[in-house]
Amino acid sequence: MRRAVCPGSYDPATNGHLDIIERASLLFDEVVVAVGVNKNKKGLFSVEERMEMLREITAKLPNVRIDSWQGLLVDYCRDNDIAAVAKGLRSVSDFDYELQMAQMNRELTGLETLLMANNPAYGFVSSSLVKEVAAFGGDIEKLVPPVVYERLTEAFAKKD
Ligand code: COD
Repeated sequence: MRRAVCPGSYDPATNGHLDIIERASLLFDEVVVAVGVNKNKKGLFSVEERMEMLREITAKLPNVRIDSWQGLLVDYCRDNDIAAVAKGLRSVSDFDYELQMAQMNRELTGLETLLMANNPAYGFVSSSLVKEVAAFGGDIEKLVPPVVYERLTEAFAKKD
């Protein structure tokens, strides 16, 4: 089975993430969307909440499943028989960072990385910008899946 991982923080998932997940699901037999657990970085949403939203967003994609991992991505991929990482590229700065990680991962275990040109409609979209705009009451409805929009609206309403 040809299996790939789409790793990320997904705090929260955006339409840019979803575009890459959907496109990867057309190329591989199975795609694992894996939420990285970083104990030193407290997100807006817990890892469980992020996974719950991802499950809902990807429910229509039968060959996509959701998981989380801690530690090196190459170790997770080796333990789960995953041959490739599938990621999106938004900009030259993304490219510099992604290329470095791809080369390091290949050096460590031979893990391959597929970097996909992003959908320009979401080139400016990131989880952190979406949170910042939502926190100040800006309209992000077109940039995130409906469940994320709902959860972001709730999260910032509670903080007011
Ligand atoms: N359009 C297209 N793609 C997008 C968009 C968008 N608008 N937004 C995000 N993406 C894609 C990018 O490919 C991005 O890499 C990925 O989604 C995840 O994005 P985030 O913001 O959710 O996640 P990051 O960048 O915080 O996650 C970084 C990882 C956790 C994947 C990375 O740090 C990692 O692999 N860490 C594990 C530890 C490890 O192995 N370290 C050594 C690395 S060599």
